[in-house]
Amino acid sequence: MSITAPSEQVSTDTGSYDVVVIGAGVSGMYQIHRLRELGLSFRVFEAGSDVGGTWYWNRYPGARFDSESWTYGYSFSQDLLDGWDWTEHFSAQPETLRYCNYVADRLDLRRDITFNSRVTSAAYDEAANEWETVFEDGRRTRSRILITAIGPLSAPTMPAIPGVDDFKGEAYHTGLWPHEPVSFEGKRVAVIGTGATGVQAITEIAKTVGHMTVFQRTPNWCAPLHNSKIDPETQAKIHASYDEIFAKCRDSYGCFIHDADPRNALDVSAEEREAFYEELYNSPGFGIWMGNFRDVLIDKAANDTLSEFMRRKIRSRVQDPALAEKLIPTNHGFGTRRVPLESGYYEVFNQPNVDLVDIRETPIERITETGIETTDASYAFDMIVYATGFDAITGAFDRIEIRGRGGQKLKDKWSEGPRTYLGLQSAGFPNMLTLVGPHNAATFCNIPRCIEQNVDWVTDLLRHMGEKGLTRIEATREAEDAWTQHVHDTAERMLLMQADSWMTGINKNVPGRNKRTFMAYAGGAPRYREKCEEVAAAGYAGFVLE
Ligand code: NA7
Repeated sequence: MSITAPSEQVSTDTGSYDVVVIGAGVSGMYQIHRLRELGLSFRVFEAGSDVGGTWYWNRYPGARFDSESWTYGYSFSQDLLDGWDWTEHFSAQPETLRYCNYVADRLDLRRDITFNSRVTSAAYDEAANEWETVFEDGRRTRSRILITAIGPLSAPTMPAIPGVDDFKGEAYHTGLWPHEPVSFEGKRVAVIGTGATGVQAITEIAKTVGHMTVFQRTPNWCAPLHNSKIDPETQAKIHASYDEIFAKCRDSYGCFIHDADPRNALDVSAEEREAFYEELYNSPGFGIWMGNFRDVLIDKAANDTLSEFMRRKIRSRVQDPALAEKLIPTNHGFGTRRVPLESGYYEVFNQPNVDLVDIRETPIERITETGIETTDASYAFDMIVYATGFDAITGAFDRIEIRGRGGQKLKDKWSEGPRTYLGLQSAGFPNMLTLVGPHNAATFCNIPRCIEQNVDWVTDLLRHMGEKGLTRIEATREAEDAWTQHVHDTAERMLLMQADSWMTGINKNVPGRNKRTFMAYAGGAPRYREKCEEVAAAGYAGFVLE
């Protein structure tokens, strides 16, 4: 399979390649490394001015891992592992971006990337069996294979509130945070949104802000992160045990070092349960979500015991009892939405210069030139921070006009929810492979662990195609139907399917995102990996290869 000159020969203008990759975040970067082995011509196009994806864009104050840093880095290269020391157990964004740059430098990745290239459309040319990809500035490029590495949470959404463009003060979306420092000192700052991002940003902004008003629509169940510096002795231990760390991640449901406890919550005594919850609450990271009793995310009665424990914790940390009640979720149980990990979030509301506006009680009516008006009051601000999240998982695809066979638009095909085979391809879109796509285990994972699996699988597929002289791969409708059904069946048993969240496809800021569907894959990473391996071993069963 070779349709072109080597990638170095074409830099930024129109060119043709065997493979085009969209995105130079954590998945695109690793894909470069693996593509180099295949001897194919390829080019990576990235909207940003440098590598890092999520860590390039999300520079908001307080942005930080919820994964243990030492489980997050790439595992494929001993050299990369040896040459990097994480300074904290849960690294902050600047360090993570430095890590991405370290990898890009060490592997000399940038020579295969064209930056400042936002893709606006990609169309499959059936006669030529090629994809034509078009950029914002009119450049276009052709390739036999198109790999999307565009990230699951990369299309930020502003709130659908009248007047959102009218505000004359400083306004920032957390996912498009400026590269220059932003000061909160002496300023009246509004924050809209209390998801994982809002919780981190609010906690950090509170340290220096003049006055902050938090506009909360739905409170989330937040648990302590318990971050700390890595001391030299621990650093040495981490370096000596990467094999075990990654093996443990590999075997666990979400590729974390935390995996479900084999006991059911209601099979143990109330005292034992309480002691276990207390232990998890006082331990770092996602243990309380991913390492809890095996049934707390499945069985409502089990989940109730944990929610009750968390309720008591919130009440014990927030001094004003009425305010504590506002911060307690009432419409979903613990862990049924993405759990924000926090470092003093609840205590922020004990500060005299912080207010909470519960917008379920007093909805925002409009944003004005000077601030925010609710049904109850008019607030003046110097700055509004939008921590209002993303058009998750399919949003980044929808921003690109993707047309497959017969001119079918991917956006139309997925209008009732995504339909995929293995979260890696959609029928009718031959030769387009979607790293961390919808229905892919990587969307519900300690993501680099699953990214490595995705990229390895795609690389093996391309090698197989090259060896066999195959130039076209397309998932069958039957395989897609069966996988999509399996995705929904595995999600159905989870309580999270009942909650409104980006995982269940609900986003009130985006027209049409009101149909409950499962966007991720809840069968667990080991099961997903097994299925991908089976498919490959059976000669890519469920795909038509020509
Ligand atoms: P999320 O988790 O989608 O949170 C967005 C927050 O913004 C959430 O509290 C929303 O309330 C709130 N929101 C969104 N639109 C509005 C409007 N129109 N008015 C008021 N409040 C609004 O995004 P994050 O960035 O926090 O996290 C995304 C993922 O990134 C996270 O899971 C991590 O994996 C990394 P709602 O809950 O919808 O009522």
